[in-house]
Amino acid sequence: SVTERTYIMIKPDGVQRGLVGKIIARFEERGFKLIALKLTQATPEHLEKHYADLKGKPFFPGLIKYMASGPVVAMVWQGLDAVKTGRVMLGATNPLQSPVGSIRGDFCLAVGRNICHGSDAVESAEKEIKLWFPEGVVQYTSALESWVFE
Ligand code: DAT
Ligand code: MG
Repeated sequence: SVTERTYIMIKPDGVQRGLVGKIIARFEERGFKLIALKLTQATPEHLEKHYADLKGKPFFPGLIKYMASGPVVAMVWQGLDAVKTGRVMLGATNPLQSPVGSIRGDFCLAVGRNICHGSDAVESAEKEIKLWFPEGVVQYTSALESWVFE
């Protein structure tokens, strides 16, 4: 639905490589509405909650270390089919399998340095939004809404 929300995060490598503006621009240009945003350096404990489903995978310790190594940009974007569309815009988990034109397909090469995160389902999106924005998101009317949607 039009009010679907997804949690999108620019990982430490995306921030360090100066890709914040480019990644945000893609979501803005597509017509999604920004309803929360912050630059924050997450603790390993916080990241272990975010990636709880992957605990036990061989790459888990390296993933937590990488994600805690610098600030990330945490965002919530709202709009039609935001979760699925957000994942399509990011590309595949492995950048080598990401089509050119997707964020990962255009800006990175290695699965362990894939510059961005996007929720994989509506339920996980709501969980991730609560985890990263316990203070809540911002409510406002977007002037574009009546031009982006019927
Ligand atoms: P996604 O980020 O596309 O949702 P995921 O949830 O399966 O993918 O994994 C989370 C992150 O963990 C992923 O973005 C990069 C890292 N990762 C996944 N599989 C990996 C692997 N085989 N080797 C190294 N890192 C991996
Ligand atoms: Mg995932």
